[in-house]
Amino acid sequence: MLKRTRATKARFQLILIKPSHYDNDGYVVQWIRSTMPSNSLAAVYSLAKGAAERELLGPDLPIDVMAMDETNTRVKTKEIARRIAENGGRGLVGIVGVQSNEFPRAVDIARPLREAGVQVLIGGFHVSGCLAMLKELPGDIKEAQSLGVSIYAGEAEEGLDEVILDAARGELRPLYDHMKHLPDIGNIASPPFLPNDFIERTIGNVTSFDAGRGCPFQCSFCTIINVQGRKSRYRSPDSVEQILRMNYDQGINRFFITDDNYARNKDWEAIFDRIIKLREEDGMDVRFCIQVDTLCHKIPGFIDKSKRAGVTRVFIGLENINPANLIAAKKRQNKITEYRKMLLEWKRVGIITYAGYILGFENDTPESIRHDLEIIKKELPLDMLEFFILTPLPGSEDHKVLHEKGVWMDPDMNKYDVEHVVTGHPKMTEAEWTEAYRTAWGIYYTDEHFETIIRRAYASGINLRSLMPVLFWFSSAVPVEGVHPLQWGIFRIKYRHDRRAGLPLESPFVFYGRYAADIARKLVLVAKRWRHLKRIVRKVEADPHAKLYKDEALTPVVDEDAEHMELYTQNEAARTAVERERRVAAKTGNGNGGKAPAPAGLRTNGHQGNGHDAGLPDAEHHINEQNEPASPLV
Ligand code: B12
Ligand code: SF4
Repeated sequence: MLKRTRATKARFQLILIKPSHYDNDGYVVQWIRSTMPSNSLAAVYSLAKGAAERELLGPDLPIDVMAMDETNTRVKTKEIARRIAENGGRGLVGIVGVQSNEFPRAVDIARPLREAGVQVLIGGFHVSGCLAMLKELPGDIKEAQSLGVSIYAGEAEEGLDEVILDAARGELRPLYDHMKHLPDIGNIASPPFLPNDFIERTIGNVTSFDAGRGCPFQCSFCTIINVQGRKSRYRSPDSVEQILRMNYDQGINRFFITDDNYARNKDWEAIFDRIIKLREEDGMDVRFCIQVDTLCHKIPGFIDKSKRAGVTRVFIGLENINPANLIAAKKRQNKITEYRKMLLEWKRVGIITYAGYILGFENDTPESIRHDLEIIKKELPLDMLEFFILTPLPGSEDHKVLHEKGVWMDPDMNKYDVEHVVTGHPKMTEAEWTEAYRTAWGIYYTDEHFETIIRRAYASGINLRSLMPVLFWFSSAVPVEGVHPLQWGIFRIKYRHDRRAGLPLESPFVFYGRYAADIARKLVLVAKRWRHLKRIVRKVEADPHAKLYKDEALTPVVDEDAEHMELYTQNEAARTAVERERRVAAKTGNGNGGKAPAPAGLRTNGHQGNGHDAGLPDAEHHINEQNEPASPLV
């Protein structure tokens, strides 16, 4: 929060704001506690603190740095402007890590600040993505510039000093374009860090950092490769240790590693080895959630080292089970023939899995989506599934192609939160697509499937006390709050005056009446859902045979799967994918001892799996390693 300081000497005020976005009624999405601290904010905050400690502006102009995350803190623009004025008038508001869906809110924050004469600079994925992919700046960015807002595209590691120096002279440029040069992040002096009083505003003892940036793949819906590049850049093990120790010293021991694909971080092993040393030799109880691709299990030692390094949760970009969709989206690295092997490997070591699933690829229809989800429930040993609407996010190839072809895309960036339909679909109307997204959560998270997930987890040695809150979180966010689990928080805060520019101020009667009714409804719903889930957990725990639970999804991968599992037989594309893998397996000698026809391009073999029956209770030794969860994510 902004404390009032009346200075006798001028002090440069650097205020960093990570904005939120608006809900469908135009109110800022805010919580008493938000999901997790933003790494984008941590990265820029730490660089700014470094500049302050180095006295970048000289001893006569000290720099004060403040950070706030609007998802858990109200942004008061008048106070910010006053604070800058009271400290000599020199300052900068950096609006940080602004995603496309946050850009309209960022501009609404900037507007009154600009009217008060405050310098404002917006950075993050929206502006970087647009500059990376579009020939001309889009209208919303131009509009921001017309208000006198400056734009920062690219990463801050080598450019923040220049910005602060320019701002101190009152000469901020309209555009800082660092897109052509991706900085080395190996050993930067000020790696991402946020102080504890900031982290306390989020759920649990968790913070986030990026151990690396970039991904080698080429998915057409992805923005990361066009903004952060396809070459892996990574922090050194020393730098990662520095981040872990700084946080551990302030009592934070759980981390979300934000690399979109940690499995493709070229230095994953050296980083894990260092973390393993910290855990096993130095006694640091640190734990992690990572994001990986569906081929990660093929990297020798990756899964076992993940376990030893304290990974307890893993996000997997599964995206779809129809190979025709995956090929159309250039997600060729996702092979349905590897899904079960990969998931069983995570089960083997007792790590909780979340998979992202995208709805609205070109072959999807409401019926096919429903059918695919039933296959997943039956045949894939997966814990959480989260859904996204396929969205041409600015910065992606999909967005660029539609833009260049002049295909309609919704001009309201606030809707680019992967929960709204923002363009057309060849087989679904907007209403059908929206409904398919909304109902997908209910199709996956049925009572019956809750029980199956819990039984599979129990039999695989996953701690149910750790699983239950995440299961609750991912299954309840949309039905209870109407927001994606990644955006949910504890207790929704709404301010009547914090409404999207252009929308009317509602009467207190209407606003508070609806707000109170909403709170009551949600509390009842949350309590009901929690109690219900708890009953299912207790039922499983009380079952003396629960540890011996087995079903189709948990059985080891065998050649015959190809003949009967719907995952491999449901359509022509699936059958072709299996055939292709058979041919590859026959050529390389993998899968069936080189015999052809070898249905098991499928079969678990070598380091891709160990034939270990994930359903057997001998995985029990993993149980004690995961205690009470600190957050729905880590
Ligand atoms: C961790 C993460 C989250 C976390 C935390 C958010 C955060 N930004 O830290 C959570 C879970 C909250 C989250 C939520 C969502 N996310 Co997210 N998230 C990420 C992820 C994986 C890492 C972010 C990160 O740490 N990047 C590394 C930092 C260092 O890079 P950076 O943000 O670009 O910041 C650098 C520069 O941009 C620059 N910079 C940034 N700001 C500023 C400001 C100034 C003044 C200056 C000088 C420089 C500067 O310097 C920084 C340091 O180098 C990214 C993917 C990615 N690789 O970035 C997706 C990503 C940002 N998310 C995305 C999306 C879509 C979402 C959601 C809408 C998903 C959903 N339905 O829930 C929500 C939206 C939340 C909201 N409030 O509306 C998209 C955004 C695409 C776009 N065009 O905007 C991304 C790119 C992933 C994707 N699918 O393409 N996310
Ligand atoms: S695997 Fe993930 S991070 Fe890599 S290109 Fe595809 S969507 Fe992007």
